[in-house]
Amino acid sequence: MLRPQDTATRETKRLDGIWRFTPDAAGVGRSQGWWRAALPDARRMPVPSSFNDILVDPKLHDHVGDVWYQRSFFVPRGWDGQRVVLRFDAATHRARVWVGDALVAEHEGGYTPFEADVTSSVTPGVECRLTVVVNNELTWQSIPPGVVEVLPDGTRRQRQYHDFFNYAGLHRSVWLYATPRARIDDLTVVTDLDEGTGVVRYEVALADAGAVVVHVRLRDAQGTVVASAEGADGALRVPRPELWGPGRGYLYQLAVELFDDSGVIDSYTLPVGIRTVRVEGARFLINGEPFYFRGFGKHEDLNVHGRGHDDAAMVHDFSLLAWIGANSFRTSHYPYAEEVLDHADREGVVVIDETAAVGLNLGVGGGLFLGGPKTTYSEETISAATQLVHRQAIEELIARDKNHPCVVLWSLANEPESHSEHARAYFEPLFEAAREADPSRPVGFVNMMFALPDTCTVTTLADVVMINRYYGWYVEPGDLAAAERGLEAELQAWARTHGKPIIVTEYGADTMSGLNSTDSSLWSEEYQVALLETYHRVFDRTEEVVGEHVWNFADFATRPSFLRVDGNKKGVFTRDRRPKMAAHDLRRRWRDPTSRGPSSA
Ligand code: BDP
Repeated sequence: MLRPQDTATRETKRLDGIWRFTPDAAGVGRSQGWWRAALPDARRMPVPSSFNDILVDPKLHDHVGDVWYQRSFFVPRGWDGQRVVLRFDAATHRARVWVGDALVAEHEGGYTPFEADVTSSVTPGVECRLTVVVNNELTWQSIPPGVVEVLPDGTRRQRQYHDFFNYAGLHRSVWLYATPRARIDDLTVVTDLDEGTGVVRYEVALADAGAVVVHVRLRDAQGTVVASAEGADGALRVPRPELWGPGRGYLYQLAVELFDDSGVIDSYTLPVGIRTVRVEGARFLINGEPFYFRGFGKHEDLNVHGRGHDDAAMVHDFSLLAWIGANSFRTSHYPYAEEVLDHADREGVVVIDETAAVGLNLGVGGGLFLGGPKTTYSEETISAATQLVHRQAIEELIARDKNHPCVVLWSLANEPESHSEHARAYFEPLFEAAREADPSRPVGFVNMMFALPDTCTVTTLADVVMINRYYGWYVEPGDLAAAERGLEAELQAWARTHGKPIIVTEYGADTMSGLNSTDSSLWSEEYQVALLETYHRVFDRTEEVVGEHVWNFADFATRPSFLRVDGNKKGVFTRDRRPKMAAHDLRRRWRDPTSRGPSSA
């Protein structure tokens, strides 16, 4: 799905800003048709942001159900005769949209965009009402899953199986944009190297187009045309290309133009990074070179904003990644804003792109936090209906992000229950769907500690092993000697049994910034440093380990729990992005030119 863009034939207008907002505590808005008039008792709410932490209102913080957003807008008079589209970059976790009285869109899934052709519902130059109902409930049929409980007093409470706060709302930009009717509907680019020559395979999908001709031109970063072609699909060849790679965000621009007898009728420009990604034995290759992932699992999480996208905070996070010497991160545990991937493309930062399928594991959620006896895969819990939604989430993620050179690996889920035959049956079609949607990238999932090399039934479907391990924290807390032995034995078993590259996608310790101790006690900054150093010694002795992603980049908000002190404190940076002691230690390791993997500095 193409991101809105201003070109010679297209125009965009963002509808971000302060909207009217009414939480629907009684759940009556849909039956009362709130979209037909001004919202009752509306407050003011910024878009983009999570609604939870903006107003000082504990009820809103924990609200479960519908919230309503409304504003008015004008379609510019100059757009008369154009096709007018309304697009939401994200509405978490599902939404319905009305323009005036007309229902124009409906979408399930909180982290991928959706749009509606609203040409017939608007009149350029005439004010229009836009109403959106956003629902934040997690159920067995949503990704991520959860359960809404109704308490004796009628209050609704969200139970969830993942360890981050269930922020919701309009988290990303809302756009109005105009395109010609005969148009470029989608673009797919896959790059390759053929004995040193860059190959850019492209495919242009057209819509409402009659007799048109497609022209494509590839320009280098200086604007010089290096290849061109005619036709809706083909391959451009670039002799001696500048490659995209870790630490080197070199981008070409692919300009696509649609012509009819009258001249150019539509145009769109896509940034293209020429690079290859391949898994070979136990090595992960980018441009044929072994790549070693250094970085973090992150969250989209900020004070006040919640999960709302913010450009300033994003650029600052990337600056911290560069400062510390990270070359990569994982979009744990959901697709991030497209701005993040654009920025990663430009900065040469490598991304593992993950769906929102987190918490498909009642062994953890049930055992540690809920105490419920339910099994993970059943008619009542994670079922064929969940699988359908999961499949759609995978397809939408790939449709959105397929052209980003920064994305080198798809992660289909975080820590699902993966040690049963049910798991295999659940995941097999999902791996097939991902490979069909994108045959060019490796596919994997993130394994949790209950599924071991000989009991995990899903790893054989994956190209890489991604594992989260908490030796020295949840397992053998405080005993780093035991942690070192346990981790090493397990990594060797993975290497022996599967022979695939291993990325340790999570390891870390909760750490209170400012808590210091001479005996490295749990929660101290010293313990976090000692634990990370323990893991690094083991990684450096294990050839099959091709990546280390510390959990987490920064402290983040969670639901209340006796295991959490004002959120999860495994950040190497605090929530306001100040370095803990471990940040300096990691910086020494990751910026050391003799350390493993190519440098991003
Ligand atoms: C892992 C999860 C991650 C949690 C982390 C933790 O993948 O989402 O935040 O544990 O407990 O199991 O800190």
